[in-house]
Formats: sequence, structure tokens, C-alpha cells
Amino acid sequence: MARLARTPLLAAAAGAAAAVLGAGLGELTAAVVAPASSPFAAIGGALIDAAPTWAKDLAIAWFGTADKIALLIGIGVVLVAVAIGAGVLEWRRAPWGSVVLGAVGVAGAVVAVTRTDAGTLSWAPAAVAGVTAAIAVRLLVRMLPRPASAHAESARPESKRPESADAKAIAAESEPLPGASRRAFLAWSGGAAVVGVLAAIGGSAMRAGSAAVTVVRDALRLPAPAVPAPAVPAAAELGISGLAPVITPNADFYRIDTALVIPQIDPADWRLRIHGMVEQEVVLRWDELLELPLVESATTLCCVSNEVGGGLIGNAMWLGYPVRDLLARARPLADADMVLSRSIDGFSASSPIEVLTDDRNSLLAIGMNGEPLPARHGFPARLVVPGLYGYVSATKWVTELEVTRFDRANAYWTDRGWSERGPIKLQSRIDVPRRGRTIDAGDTVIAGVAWQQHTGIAGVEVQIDEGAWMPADLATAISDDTWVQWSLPWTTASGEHRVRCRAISATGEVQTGDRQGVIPDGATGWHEVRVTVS
Ligand SMILES: Nc1nc2c(c(=O)[nH]1)N[C@H]1C(S)=C(S)[C@@H](COP(=O)(O)O)O[C@H]1N2
Ligand SMILES: [Mo]
Repeated sequence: MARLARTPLLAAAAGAAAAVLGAGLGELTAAVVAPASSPFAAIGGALIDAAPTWAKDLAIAWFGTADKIALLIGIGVVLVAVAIGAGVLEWRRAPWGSVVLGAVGVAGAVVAVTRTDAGTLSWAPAAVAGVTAAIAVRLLVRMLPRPASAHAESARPESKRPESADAKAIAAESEPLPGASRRAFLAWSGGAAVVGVLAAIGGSAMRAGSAAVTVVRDALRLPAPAVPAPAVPAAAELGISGLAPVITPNADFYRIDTALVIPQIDPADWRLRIHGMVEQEVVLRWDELLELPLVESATTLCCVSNEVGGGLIGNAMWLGYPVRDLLARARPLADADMVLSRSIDGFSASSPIEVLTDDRNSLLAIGMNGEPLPARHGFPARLVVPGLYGYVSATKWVTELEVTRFDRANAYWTDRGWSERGPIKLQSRIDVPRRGRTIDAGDTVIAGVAWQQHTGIAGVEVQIDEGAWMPADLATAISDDTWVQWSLPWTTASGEHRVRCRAISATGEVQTGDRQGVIPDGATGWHEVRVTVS
């Protein structure tokens, strides 16, 4: 059996080696012509945009914030499988294996040019990958003995009985490659794969080097705020081990977006265009933005995909210019009711214009916790809007504000099954004790966070097992635009316990216990944890 399969196995290896060579040279080309046009990233990006909402939710549920790595690995596995098939096909019916690999390259090139952030050379990396792989598979497979069936088919008329053709093919396939040619074949295939891997490594090194934007960011000094935030009250931080800190460090801040390759924008090239239903179109440049009186303000950002008890939420001190003042320069028309913010990579968010123009701190942010925005959080500029989920407000790498109407334009997620409006829902979470933990009987503490940005939290209640709801101690909130910590001392007896929490808003609303999933406009229900007390 092992002998029998030897030659097709070598053909399969030739296909895989050709694909690795092609993909590697493609990545290298991408690093030179346009980082966002990496064939993998382009195909992955297209899959993300095309995927039905349930698939995206599943990806987030299974892989969390590693969803993008999982997708890239998945694409790699599929491409290698196709390449293996192409190697065997090339061996049996040349040049069809070569044609298949070329076609995969063409498909990748088509996908790359249709991406919203495509440049003029975006087709090149996939084209280089496809052409290289097609030629390589031809040359490598030619070093192998042809299958007998191929000779038989070309030499013999139709009358040839299929059984005996198969028998001949099997005989030829079992014929081992003579030692010298076998060594040559392995050397060339191995060499092709090694060159491919080195090219990919070189490409990613170049990309890191070309991240000159990182250098620019690191050298940047943010201006001092014209309107500094009030000091964070000492009583805002309960300092309980296991409880989310009231200000989330940048390194721990959740990241959610559709960008496979983080956009690299040099602030010198950045522009924000405000247009649409306005009396005066406005274009803002980076140096102009730095000259404006900036406001500092803490706002809690939350993802609509955050499940009850989930971690897709964080609180930061943002520095930026009020969107209200920006829009005032453009003078929106009276019948406009929405601002569609767009990012450089084609994402868009629809925010009600009144939320951007009332007195809340809706910011065009450039600073996060005292630093320029990290690249993954939108460098050089993004929107931060208290009271709306991120998908309808928090556009990162923002380049455009189109003043329009909800009945005229749709945002990225609205076209994919999510609500066009996404006000934050009243929610609370238990951080300690952790779910499923075993804790010692005696004195302990229950603690968590609660939020309803721009409304504020008046109280949190905790229920243990089937007991009465008990008021928790609320920490001092930084503001109504941030979450607030809470805690409750608990003297536990051993056994299994269920702990629940619910928040009460500043307007007296009690958090609903009705369970609703994240689609279409955010989850509801009470967070509960089960703990074992020993
Ligand atoms: N350009 C861009 N901005 C985006 C997104 C995106 O996919 N692309 N996702 C939004 C969503 S759904 C959320 S929840 C927030 C998350 O911001 P963060 O990654 O800084 O936490 O960014 C928003 N801004
Ligand atoms: Mo989100």
C-alpha cells in the first residue's frame, strides 16, 4: 500500500511545495506593494464581510478575540488541501493542476481589488502567488514518472478495457522513482518550500519595518487637554483582587473589529472629511486637530456582542475634540438625523445625530489613557460616544463623517442583521467570586461592575440562592458615562451557591431578568455565577 501510493504522494508534495513557494512570494510582494493586499488578508477580509452573522457570532464564541488567527489558519489549511489536490491532478492530467493553482491566484487577485481599501497594485501579490505556484507545480511534477494510464489513454483506442488500464496505472504508480531523480525531486520541492517560507518571513519582517507609523506614534507627544477630566475619585477604585480595575489598561482593553491587518495611517496623511447633508464641507488635517482645544473624558466602551457577564467592555480616559464642535463647523441641514462615520478600511457606523450634538462628550479621540491611540484601537483617530454600542459609534481609523438620514444610508452591521440603532442597555456583571470557583467558607466578598453609559447607575442588588435581593455598596462612579464598581460582603456557609446581580439606573429602571441574545441590539438578562463553598 505504501509503495503503491508513492508517486501520487510525491505529486501531492509537489503541489504543497508549489503553494508554499507561491504564498511566500505573494506575501513578500504584498509587503512591498501594499500591506493590506496580502492575499491571505484579502481573502480573509472578504470572508469576514461575506460571512453570515451566525458564522461571525460562532467564530467569536469559539475563538473569542483569537477569531482572526483561527480564520487565517483555516484559509491556510484549505489552500494546502487544494494545492495537494492540484499536485495529484497535474500528475494525472497535466496541465490541469497548474491551471487550478493559477485560477486560485486569479480569484485571490479579484478579491483583493474589490476590497474597499484596495490600492492600484492590490492584485499583484495574489497574481504573483498564483503564477509562481502554477509554474512550480508544472516543473516539479514533470520530474516524476507519468502514470501509465496517461500513456495508455493517449496510445490506445476507446476499446481499451478500464480494468486493465487501472491495472497498468497501479503498476506504474508502484514503480519507485530511481534514486538519483528521487533525490533531485526532493531537493527541488524542499527548496521551493524553504524559499517560500523565507519569503514569507522576509515579508513580515519588512512589514514590521515599514510600520514606520509605529515610530511616528511612539515619537508623538499629545497636547495637554484644554478641558482636563476631573481627577478620578479615589473611591472609584475598590481595589478588590479579581475585580476589573475602574480604568482598563490599554494592553487589557478588548479589541473587536473586522480588520485582519491593522490599518497603518501616518498622521501626516490622515484627513477627516465631513460632508453630505451639510452647508459647508469640512476637511480636517492632523496638525489642525492638534491645535484645537481638546477635551479629556472617561467613557466606557462596550460591544453589542458582549454576552451577559462577558468581557467585551472596557473603560478608558480619552482625549479628543468634541464631535459636536466639528459638526457645528459643517452646519448639518435640519432634516439630517444620522452621521455615518467611515474608516479607512471600509467599516461604517450609524450614529443618531442628536447623540453627537447634545452636551455629552462624544469625541474624535486621539488619546487613550495618556498615550496616542494604540494602532489596534484606531490610531491616529477614532470616535468614542458615551451611551452607544461600539458598532454604531466607535469607528476606529476614522476618515469620514457623512451627515445623512437613517432612511438613506445603512452602516456595516445594519446590512448584516443588526439594529440600525444601538443604545447601551442597563447591565451588571459579577467579577468575584469567579464562576465555578471553590472558595472557603467564612467571610468573603462579592464584587463586580455595572453600567448604563450616559444615564448612570443608582444601585446594584445581589441575590444569593433564592434569597431576597440585597443592596450592594456602590463605589463612586467616575461619571454617568462610565461603569461603576460595586461590592457586597458575604459570610458563606459550605455548599453550592448561586449568586446573581442586577443594576438599577439613575432613572430608576431595574435591569431586566429577561434573557435575550446579543442579536440584534445587545443582550439582556441577569449575570449569575455558581460557586462551591468548602
Ligand atoms: N474601523 C473599525 N472601527 C470599529 C470596528 C470595526 O470593525 N472597524 N468595530 C466597532 C466595534 S463593533 C466595537 S465594539 C468597537 C471596539 O473598539 P475597541 O476595539 O477599541 O475596543 O470598535 C468599533 N469600531
Ligand atoms: Mo462591537
